[in-house]
Amino acid sequence: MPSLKNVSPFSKANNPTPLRKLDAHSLAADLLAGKRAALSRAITLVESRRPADRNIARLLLKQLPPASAKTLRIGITGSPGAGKSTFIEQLGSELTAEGHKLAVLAIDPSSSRTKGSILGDKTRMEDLSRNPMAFIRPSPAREELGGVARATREAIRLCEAAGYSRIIVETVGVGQSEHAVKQLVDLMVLLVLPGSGDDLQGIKRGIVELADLVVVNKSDGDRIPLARQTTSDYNIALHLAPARDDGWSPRAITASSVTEGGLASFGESLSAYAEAVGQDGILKRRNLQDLQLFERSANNIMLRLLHEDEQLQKVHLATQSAIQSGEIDLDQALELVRIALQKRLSA
Ligand SMILES: Nc1nc2c(ncn2[C@@H]2O[C@H](COP(=O)(O)OP(=O)(O)OP(=O)(O)O)[C@@H](O)[C@H]2O)c(=O)[nH]1
Ligand SMILES: [Mg+2]
Repeated sequence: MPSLKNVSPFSKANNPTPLRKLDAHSLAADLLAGKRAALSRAITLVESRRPADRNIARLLLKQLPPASAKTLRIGITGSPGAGKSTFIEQLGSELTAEGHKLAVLAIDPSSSRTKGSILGDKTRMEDLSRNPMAFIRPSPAREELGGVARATREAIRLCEAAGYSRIIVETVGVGQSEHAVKQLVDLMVLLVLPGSGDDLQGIKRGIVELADLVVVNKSDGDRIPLARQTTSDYNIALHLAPARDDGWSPRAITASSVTEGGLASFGESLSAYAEAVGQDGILKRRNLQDLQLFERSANNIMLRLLHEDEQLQKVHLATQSAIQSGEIDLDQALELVRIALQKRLSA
């Protein structure tokens, strides 16, 4: 599969009949009719950073109906080998059997380095990739998480507009990407392995901040007793966390993707979560996420504009060298920048 990074869905290389602006309307119509090819194409479009593509993407996004809390966005993270792909494959077959259309958006922070792992995932989710009720889309990692967040957020909206009622956003929990994903989903699931509770003291805080649900995975065969112990360790840690105001208390459960009924507790937890938080709660969480994303993006826009301003640039450079040569101290330098900024804004 070619890298999607710099490919425009409207460039000749990727698409023999380049689209024009007006075609955003027909793309939207095909998308709303649930056509998979249109969904793929639309996601490629929102992933593109080319200004021309961004304009068409905006036009497309404007035509989508408002997001509904009837969908559920589930983030799934865990260390390499925690069993994410197998879990999603199994969960996917259960959700689609219940009548849900399922979209899996896999963010792969390792893809830019290893290239192979996306392909690995595709083959591991073999049944799901052949299931007409499921749509799997690997997304390339970006250097900056803001880019991942925006593109994935838009991809989620596109999937929902195309009729997908369950959205899974998968990411390998090896760094920051899981925190970016948490900002995009209604429920964040952390897969861990039996025995991983041993060093819980050190990682407790991170887990409590990240996970709405901890799944002690691969709880089968002779790992069952250890898995139970690990689950209870996590539950003790999670219960020490301050109460939340959305009606949900994060919990730990066991699961196995290879035994009959191995995901039963997970299914029950999904229902319990939906009931506890409710559609209002989900919408509230999404609005808060939008607000946080807005704050970050707005700050970036403002900073970029200020950095591009010639006069401010001059002051910035001058104060930099004045600090370095010891001419002025930090306080004076910051004061100079503040005055320059105020002058610029009132000009
Ligand atoms: N016994 C058992 N093995 C499992 C289970 N789930 C996954 N495995 C095995 O664990 C290995 C890793 O599973 P994957 O689903 O590929 O794990 P992953 O988290 O997607 O791994 P990466 O994509 O490398 O991050 C595979 O050999 C699976 O067959 C389970 O519930 N029980
Ligand atoms: Mg995987």
